Amino acid sequence: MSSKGIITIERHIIEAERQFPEATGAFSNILYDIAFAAKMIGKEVRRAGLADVLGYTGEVNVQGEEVRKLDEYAHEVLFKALDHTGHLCGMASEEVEDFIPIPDRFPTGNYSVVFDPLDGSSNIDANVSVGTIFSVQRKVSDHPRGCVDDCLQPGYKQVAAGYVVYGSSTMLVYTTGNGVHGFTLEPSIGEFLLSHPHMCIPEKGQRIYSVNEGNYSRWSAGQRRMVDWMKGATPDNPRPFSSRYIGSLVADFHRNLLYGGLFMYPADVKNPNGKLRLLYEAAPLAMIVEHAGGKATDGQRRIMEIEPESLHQRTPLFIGTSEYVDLAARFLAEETVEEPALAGV
Ligand code: AHM
Ligand code: MG
Repeated sequence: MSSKGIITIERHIIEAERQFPEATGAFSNILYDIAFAAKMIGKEVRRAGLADVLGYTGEVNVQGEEVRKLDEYAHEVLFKALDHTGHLCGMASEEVEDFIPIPDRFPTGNYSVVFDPLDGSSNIDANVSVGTIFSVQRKVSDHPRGCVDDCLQPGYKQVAAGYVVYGSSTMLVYTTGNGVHGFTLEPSIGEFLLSHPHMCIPEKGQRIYSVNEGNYSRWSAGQRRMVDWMKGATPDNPRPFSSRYIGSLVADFHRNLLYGGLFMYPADVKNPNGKLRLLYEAAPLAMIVEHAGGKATDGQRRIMEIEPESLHQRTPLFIGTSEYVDLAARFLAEETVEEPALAGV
């Protein structure tokens, strides 16, 4: 045990709250409730191969994809963990088309939560890591019980963001703007324990690029040039990057946060805005990466500054080590091939 002892997520949140004497505790309670929901979801994810939760429900979600039962379960768990507390004025979920009001029988509060309950769930059958992504915002509308505007806020207005990766262990990583902290679930006692305090993406980390290269023929010339350069297919890069792509955003992002690297889901001719969702995926991870010393853009603009127009809006995403995100922007902007100057090459 370290000299500081074991720090549970509850203790960590309480100690952070003490720095704000005016805090009501509402915000801390929201974070506990999300951590509780994550334990419930993690328990079901671990049983996915055993329980009768696999396969399709036959329904189609708002993205036009078949919904798996575990997605629905994860959504329900988060909703029910948060709906009755009196801390929220509404929610939005990747699994639901519209703003989710708080049921009339419960009081409302001054925050909203946006979440992707089970990202990467198409990987579940193959026992690949999946995740939950969440974002907390302050109520901004005049509507007494909240409205969609309370969820439709740009990333820089988030007051907290985090994700849970259900992998070889279950880990919850979050930031409230004061560092990025990771907690690993100790399953025997059911507690998230601080295992990764003050996470920083390595500035000189591993040279990793993560992208679905099967879309290569649909990419812009700049995007293709960048990946060609990264893999050393052009003579001006003597140190090729490694390619690592799980196809499960939280897992790909988490690896790159620990080791360094660049995750990309670019625009292509089929998906002119990319595939990933601004509110449920890009903005929360952008808040985390920025507080860990990295960057996130859509290739031009900082993700955190994009004003959302609709709940399910998509955005291209370039996220990870600052130097690589800057490199991506240069490749995407250049019409002609310039030798990119990458420090340390
Ligand atoms: P989902 O929200 O429907 O699970 O889709 C998002 C997932 C991400 O986890 C992942 O980065 C991406 O889709 C992979 O897409 P692709 O299969 O096109 O590479
Ligand atoms: Mg998703």
